[in-house]
Amino acid sequence: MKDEVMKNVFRILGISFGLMASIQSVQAHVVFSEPQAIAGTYHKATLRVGHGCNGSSTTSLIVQVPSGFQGAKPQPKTGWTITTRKAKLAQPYNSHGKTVTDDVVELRWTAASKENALPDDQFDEFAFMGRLPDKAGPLWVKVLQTCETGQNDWSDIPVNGTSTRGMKLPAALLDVQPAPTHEHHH
Ligand SMILES: [Cu+2]
Repeated sequence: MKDEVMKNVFRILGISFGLMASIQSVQAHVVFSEPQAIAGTYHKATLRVGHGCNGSSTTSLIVQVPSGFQGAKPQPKTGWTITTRKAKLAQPYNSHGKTVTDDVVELRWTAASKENALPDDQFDEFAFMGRLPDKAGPLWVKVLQTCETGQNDWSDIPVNGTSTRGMKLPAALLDVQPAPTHEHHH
């Protein structure tokens, strides 16, 4: 009887430690502040940078726009300059009656000066918008964080599923949910 009680106590402790670990991994790193989005919608994706590189201030962020994310547009940010890179698409798409063959594949924010760099003991957000794919599923966004000293290449993607638990440098996950089906009755 006593053994059973102890077993349960250890089980509950194990669960709560596991939960704490997963909450922690959500809070730190470079993650989306709103990790869920709806398929086929125009979405503002906000990357939250929780720390620098081993104590060093963040000076730039390079975001790889995942394929299927259409017409990516970065939000301007005071103290940071923005550059974007376009490339030919493997699969052109239609937008506002036009075929799009080239699209933004990379977004880059660079601190305009040393004073604008993001200190390790502060956090900040970098946002971009665009149209999400019609198909639901995880979108992994690779981010290269460069600091005054060193860099973090947030590009690890789990082989199976979407849990990034225990990964050192996971890519940011945008969980694209199916659009709610609604019927029109006229
Ligand atoms: Cu972290």
